[in-house]
Amino acid sequence: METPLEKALATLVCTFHKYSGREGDRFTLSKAELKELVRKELKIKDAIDKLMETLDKNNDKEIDFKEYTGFLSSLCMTYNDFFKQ
Ligand SMILES: [Ca+2]
Ligand SMILES: [Ca+2]
Repeated sequence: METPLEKALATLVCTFHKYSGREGDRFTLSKAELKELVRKELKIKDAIDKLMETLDKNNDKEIDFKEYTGFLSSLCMTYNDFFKQ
């Protein structure tokens, strides 16, 4: 039986691959793939250019899994701050 945390981790990983495999490199998110992911999974529509710029640490115009985890980590921080209020 999966615990809720294990389930959440699987979701985080599967969500990345669900979008990263759509075009170009199967293991990185292009800007279009990132846009789809944040639009469908997080309901974020604006500031994709800025988000891409912030997340793409090595400036190769793709979001690799490590860069994605940085994104998740900052989202977790934001959620945590929200619960502290
Ligand atoms: Ca891709
Ligand atoms: Ca990158």
